[in-house]
Amino acid sequence: MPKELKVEMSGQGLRVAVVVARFNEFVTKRLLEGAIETLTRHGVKDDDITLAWVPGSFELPVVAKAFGQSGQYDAVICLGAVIRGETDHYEMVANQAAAGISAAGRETGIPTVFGVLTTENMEQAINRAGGKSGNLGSNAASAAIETARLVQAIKTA
Ligand code: INI
Repeated sequence: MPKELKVEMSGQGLRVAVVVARFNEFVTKRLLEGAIETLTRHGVKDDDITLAWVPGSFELPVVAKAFGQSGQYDAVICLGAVIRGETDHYEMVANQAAAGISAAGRETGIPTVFGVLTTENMEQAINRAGGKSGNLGSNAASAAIETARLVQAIKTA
């Protein structure tokens, strides 16, 4: 039988940084609410959560990397909302945010999760930020807990 790593979805004792973009704040504050609620429900203490706002999703990676490099956190959650609108700015911001957040996680070794909505319009964004299609912030928080526990389990195996 292969040895399978199984982790508990407990956030107890985990230190989590949350980086959230102010651009489209109407949406991102709802992502933040979902993330905090899920972290708390899984046992992450308020004192163990550090929050930082950045201007837009493009700035998420550099701050996520700084948190990861600090050695103070078990996971970093990045939250943003990139809404297509009418310019090609959308593609650049969305692609750079995704690539940068992914690179921050690989470079620091600290789970750095992607809670950035990329939608065609505001209605779709609201639906995925606590509306009828769930809350991506909440999903990101669950992913952060699971991945942090997995990394811990590998290190102590
Ligand atoms: N930032 C977002 O988070 N979402 C967007 O939809 C967006 N659009 O469409 O422009 C956006 N732009 C700002 C960008 O993230 C940077 O803050 C800015 O370019 C300064 O570097």
